[in-house]
This record gives sequence, structure tokens and C-alpha cells, in this order.
Amino acid sequence: MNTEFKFSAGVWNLHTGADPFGPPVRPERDFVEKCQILKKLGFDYVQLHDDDAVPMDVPASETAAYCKKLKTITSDIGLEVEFIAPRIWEDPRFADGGPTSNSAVSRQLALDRAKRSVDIANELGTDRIVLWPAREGTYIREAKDAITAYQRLLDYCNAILNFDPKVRILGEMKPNEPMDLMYLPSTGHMLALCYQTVDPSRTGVLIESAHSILLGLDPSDEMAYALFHKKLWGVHLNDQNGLKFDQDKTFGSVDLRRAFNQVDVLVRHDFGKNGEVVGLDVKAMRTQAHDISTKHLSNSKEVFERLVQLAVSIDRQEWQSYVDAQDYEALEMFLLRHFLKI
Ligand code: XLS
Ligand code: MG
Repeated sequence: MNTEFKFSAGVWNLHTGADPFGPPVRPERDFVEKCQILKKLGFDYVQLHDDDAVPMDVPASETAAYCKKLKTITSDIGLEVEFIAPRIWEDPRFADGGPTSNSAVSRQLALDRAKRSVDIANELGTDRIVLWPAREGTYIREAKDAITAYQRLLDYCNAILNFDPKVRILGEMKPNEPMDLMYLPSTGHMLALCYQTVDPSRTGVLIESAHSILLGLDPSDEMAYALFHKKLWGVHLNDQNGLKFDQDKTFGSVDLRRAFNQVDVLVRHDFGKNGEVVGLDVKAMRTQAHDISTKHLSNSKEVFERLVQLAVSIDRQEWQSYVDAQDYEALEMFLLRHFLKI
């Protein structure tokens, strides 16, 4: 059992409240302030997109120097960089996707960005590249040939693995949004692709609770499946109220029992013992005022920590006795009584 965890969040988790239907409602914070807030809230790591770390207009010849400055800032604050995620969905040239775009120019651009991300990751002291294939799918299914798309995603992973002998890829899979349908929508899809790459030992997954829920799956089972393959190298814990847009709600805020099961599987299977970090991919509500728009992070962390205590304090022998007797009605009430102590 592991009960000691390191926490992490993205710079995007401190945000202005803009959504597809309205502009920012809070001022943007600069990078330093975001890192200082994370540190103050007890986080140990920060997560970055490639252009969060080094803006795209910084010339290649200055990338290393830019990273060195950034590393000094984060180290002085007391944070490490958990991963770099190439943002292969925002640039208009990625409108049809990156690795699976029908445009060769866009595919090349996506590869250039991945390589640049690896360089940035190396400079910032992490070997983790998170691949969220946001637009690797279709608006209409007939627009792309699916088999060609799978091959292109495999080629993309291989090119990254061949580019650097130490880098690791963590696929963060999601079934929809922004696309109608994505390729490789689930953990299982990505794991199957991992085994086809040139180095399966360097390909794994990061699982986001909301993405599993959008798939209609239980996040703890998805995590267990990746743990079974020894490929759960990151999590993005949050919550989600049903099958709608990706809500990034505070961890446990919709379904505490579902959150407990995620914590329980991580605790029981030593997540964190090999440097894995508990990421909280949560967003503040748009209604939240600027000066109190960090509570979604502290609340998610508190919920996680309290659920760890519930996982530690639960009577495992009693639990097992109901399993042995196949008395699941009794098991259910035993669990509910335990949760009601929160
Ligand atoms: C979006 C993803 C995104 C990634 C990082 O749904 O969760 O936030 O985690 O780009
Ligand atoms: Mg995420």
C-alpha cells in the first residue's frame, strides 16, 4: 500500500473562465504566479503544454536558454515539471488534426512540435510526453480512412521514440470533444498500440477520470487495467456529471464512491512508488471570483487525501468476509457506512 503521494496540476488549471460561449471573466495570471499558487497549495509538480513552457515565437536557437530560465524559476519556487504535452490542436493548421490530418503539411508540423516538446522536456528534466490526440478523429466518419489513421498514430509514436532513446509517451485517451469521434478512444485502444511500437517499454497511459466516464466506463477499472499492464504512468483526477462536455469538476464532487474506488486502486497497487504523480485536471467554475478561483485545486487535493484515509482505515478483513460469503448486499452497506463517516 502506498499512502505517500506527490501532486501536480497544469498551468491551464488556473484559468480565466472563458468557455465556448463567453469570454474570460477573470484576469490571466502569469506563469510565476501560477507556480507560486500551486506550491502554496501543496503541489510538487507543474504540467505544461509545449507552448506554456516556450512560446512558439521563440526561435529554435533560443529554446535551450529559455528553458534554463524557466527551470530556474520553477526550481526556485520548489516545483518540478511533470510532463510536456505538445499542443497539437489549437493552431488553425491542426483543424483536421495533427498526426492523422489529411494534410501532409499538418502531419509534419505535428511531428516537429513533438520533437520540439521532447527537447523542452529534456531541458526541464522530465522524460514524459503526454499525447492527448485532441483532433485525431473526424467530424464525419467518411473524412478519413481509419486504418490509415491508426498507422499514422503508430508512426507518430515511433518517430518520437526513435527521436530520443529515453523519452516516454503517455497517451491520454478521450472518446469525443472536440471531435465527434476520436481514434483510440480508450485506454485499451492505446495499450494495444503501445505493444506495436518500436519500444513498448516506453509507451503507456495517463488516465483522466472524466474521459473514462465519457466512455461509459468506470475510471477505477480503466486504471486497474493500465496498472495490470504496468503502464499507468499518470492520472488526471476530476469528476463529471454524466455524458456531456468534459466538465473537469472537482475530484469526488459528483460521485464520492467512484472517487474512492479510484483512490483505492491507486493506494492498493502502489501508484506513486515509481515516480508517478497524482495530477488534478480540474477547472474552477466560471462564477468564481478571481481571488478565490483556486479552491477547485485545494478541494480536489483535500478530497483525495481524505479518501486515502478512508482507504487506509477501512476494515479489509470485514470487506473480505463479505466477498468470501458473496454477500454483496452486506458489502454495499458496509461501504456506505464507511463513506458516511467522511
Ligand atoms: C483535455 C485534456 C487536457 C490534457 C492536456 O480534455 O484533459 O487538459 O490533459 O492537454
Ligand atoms: Mg487531462
